[in-house]
Amino acid sequence: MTLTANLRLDPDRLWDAIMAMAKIGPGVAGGNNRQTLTDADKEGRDLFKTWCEAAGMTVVVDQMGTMFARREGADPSLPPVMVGSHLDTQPTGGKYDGVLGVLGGLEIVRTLNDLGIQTRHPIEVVNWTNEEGTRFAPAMLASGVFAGTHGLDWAYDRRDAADKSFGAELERVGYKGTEPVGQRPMKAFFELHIEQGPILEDEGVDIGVVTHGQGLRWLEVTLVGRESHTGSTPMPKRVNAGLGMARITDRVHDIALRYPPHAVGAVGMCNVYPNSRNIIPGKAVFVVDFRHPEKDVIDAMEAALRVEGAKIARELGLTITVEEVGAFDPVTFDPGCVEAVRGAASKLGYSHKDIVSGAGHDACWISRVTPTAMVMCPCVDGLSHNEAEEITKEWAQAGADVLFHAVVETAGIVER
Ligand code: HGY
Ligand code: MN
Ligand code: MN
Repeated sequence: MTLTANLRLDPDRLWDAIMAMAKIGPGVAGGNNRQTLTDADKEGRDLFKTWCEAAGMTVVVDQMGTMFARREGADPSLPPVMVGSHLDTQPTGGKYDGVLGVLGGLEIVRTLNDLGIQTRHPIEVVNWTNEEGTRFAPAMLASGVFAGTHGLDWAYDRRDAADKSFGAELERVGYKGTEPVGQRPMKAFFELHIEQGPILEDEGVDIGVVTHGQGLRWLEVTLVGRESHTGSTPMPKRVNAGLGMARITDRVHDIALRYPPHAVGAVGMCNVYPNSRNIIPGKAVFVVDFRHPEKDVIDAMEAALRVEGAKIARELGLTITVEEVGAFDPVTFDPGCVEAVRGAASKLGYSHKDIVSGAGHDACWISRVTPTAMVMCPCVDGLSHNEAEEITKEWAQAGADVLFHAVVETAGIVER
């Protein structure tokens, strides 16, 4: 038995849930600042847990704080089909990045309850901890531990700008679960996410069938020079770490432009010390973000940064260190799960196209341990990681409907 095309989610209930979540950890310009393991994140987690329990699900939390809300299937011995994303946001994040995927999963369960449909495999809705990696690097931290990429103790020891540890903050907000990470069986994982880029909207396409995800490399550069007076130090005598950061930041842009059309590169996080108006910075610490669908291009960009950054440092009398603080290789999603997404979009009559994800997602790590695919919907002007991030209710509905059919087809339906 399969879901007939007329069976759709309730778009208003989904939208209302997204707007209710958006009220938690509001930003200053209409978006959200619900960074991982803050009080606002805890509040959002508590609300999600309340909703899941009201929908008859049981919620388990693992040692990384990831939440698994389970709806039983006809055969509890079968591995669950998991569906989800993340509820944490950037400091100036939008209302939909991550949230659409978690609450889209909840809406699937609410709809199955309304329709009285029982699936063969259980379904679990997942909220992965610290997808954004903005407070604690790297990004996709909990899904990375789940996939066996990072150790638990290493993850617990990640520090934020106030030198608070991930482990201590997880304990403080009451979400340090007891379930070992990564041992939970899975049949498949699906993630619905806004595109965070302009392709779908520009081409007037409702659904992105995500076949691949590009790789990412975060390189933390530390330059050390000499603090001195900005007024009385002659120009030839300056050892200016801030100048080195500016020149290398410009070079990062140039390096990415050497590999068109897909390569991207930027510096998003940068700090100079002591950051005083009238002291030449003696130290600069900044993070380079390189991305590309092919690993060898990412390797080439990193190599160019190391060589050209060392040359700039030498010219300015600075010392330089470059440390990898985040990375994952390009991902090919499971063809069977990708076809479940493509087939659902066709069945439901939504326009769709294959797409490579420009952003990183928990699905990128989870694809290492179970068959995985993603569904994308457009976002206005392709804008994300910006409080002005916006989608239409119709786009949310299209994405969630496709997710619904892909997940339920994979979980199987029990004849009544
Ligand atoms: O960085 C990323 O691509 C994701 O938004 N964390
Ligand atoms: Mn996201
Ligand atoms: Mn994000």
